[in-house]
Amino acid sequence: MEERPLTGISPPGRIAAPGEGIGQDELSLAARNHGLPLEALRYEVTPAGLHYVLVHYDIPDTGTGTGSDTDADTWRLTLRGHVRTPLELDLRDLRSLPSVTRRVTMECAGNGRARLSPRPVSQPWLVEAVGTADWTGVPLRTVLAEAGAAPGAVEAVFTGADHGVERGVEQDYRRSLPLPVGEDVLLAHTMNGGLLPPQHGHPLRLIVPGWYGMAHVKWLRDIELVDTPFGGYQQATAYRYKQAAEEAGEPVTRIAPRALLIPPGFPDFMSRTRVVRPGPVRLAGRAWSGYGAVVRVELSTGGDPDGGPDGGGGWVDAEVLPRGGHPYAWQGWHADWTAVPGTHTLLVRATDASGRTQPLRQPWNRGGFGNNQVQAVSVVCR
Ligand SMILES: Nc1nc2c(c(=O)[nH]1)N[C@H]1C(S)=C(S)[C@@H](COP(=O)(O)O)O[C@H]1N2
Ligand SMILES: [Mo]
Repeated sequence: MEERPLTGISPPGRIAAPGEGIGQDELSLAARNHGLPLEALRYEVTPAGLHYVLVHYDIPDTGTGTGSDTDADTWRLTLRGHVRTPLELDLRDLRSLPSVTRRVTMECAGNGRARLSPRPVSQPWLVEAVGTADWTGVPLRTVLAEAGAAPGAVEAVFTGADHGVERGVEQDYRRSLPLPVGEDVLLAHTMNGGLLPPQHGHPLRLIVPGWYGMAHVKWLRDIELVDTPFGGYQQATAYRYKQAAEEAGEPVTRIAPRALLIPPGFPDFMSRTRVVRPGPVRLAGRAWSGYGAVVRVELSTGGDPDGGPDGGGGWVDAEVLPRGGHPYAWQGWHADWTAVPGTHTLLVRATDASGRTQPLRQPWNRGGFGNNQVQAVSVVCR
């Protein structure tokens, strides 16, 4: 359906007061939408159940993804609008088309939001809204070529089967991409070799390698080619970098670089502070960017993000593993550290081939998007 106003339900967008803790509203989102347990950074490919999850509304009733349900038999993808030949495809049609598999690191644009001060009130991610999966599906271009773009088509609009209200706008989850779409964009029916789990978009989702999560529309049921840029809520109002609510802002697109540590040693239950023994410690992690390969990861073991322009400690280069055959997946990195008794703050910082890097200070914006401020990990050596 078309978007329409539905007032009196959605609380207005809000910035937390200085020092205000996480509220019930944020907790209810955080309890639904889980992050990657950071120790799972050890896996090159994230097991499906450990991949982060973000769902704006409800997981729609499109089947369980276990193979024992018949819902996927009745599911259809429609292609319509400014096309030469409207199409209606079922899963069998899609599975019969040549498929490709791509290893893709996906990250929520809101990752890092809860570390902002003041904090935009929304899903309170710290740094864990990331995961990497092997997505198999049909290149979107294949299906678009079959339908054929009619003259004047400028964008493809993707609609999911989920429905809700957000900031007073009742809507289906819907996003667009400009035409022509990249050759790497996929209609994925398979995750890590199995059916998509319900929470990851069963039976079909869009995969837009290099872009933040909001572009990867789940439970995809319709693609419409349009002759004017899509002005829907998720495109024109949400997912914009802006300082004030009334600004138009800049669209959120590709993933800014980030490096994360596989948490060293063992954790304290509540504080998550890490404990390591004195002596050599291998520090390792993953780093990624939607703007090209990560060419450098630096580590500071005497770090203090507020300790001065260089983070208060010296930076040393970690060894960054090459991308191998997976241009859209995170890269491993490691460095050796000799831990001495005391309390340490470890900082890691990635730089990509485009020269983009991670700031020590927060890149604040009203939606809390793209906050790739360096990660700081507290470690006690005893
Ligand atoms: N249909 C639909 N697609 C969606 C969303 C949604 O709420 N509905 N959330 C988006 C957002 S904001 C993110 S970060 C990713 C999360 O994908 P994942 O849950 O598979 O990790 O899905 C995107 N696709
Ligand atoms: Mo997201």
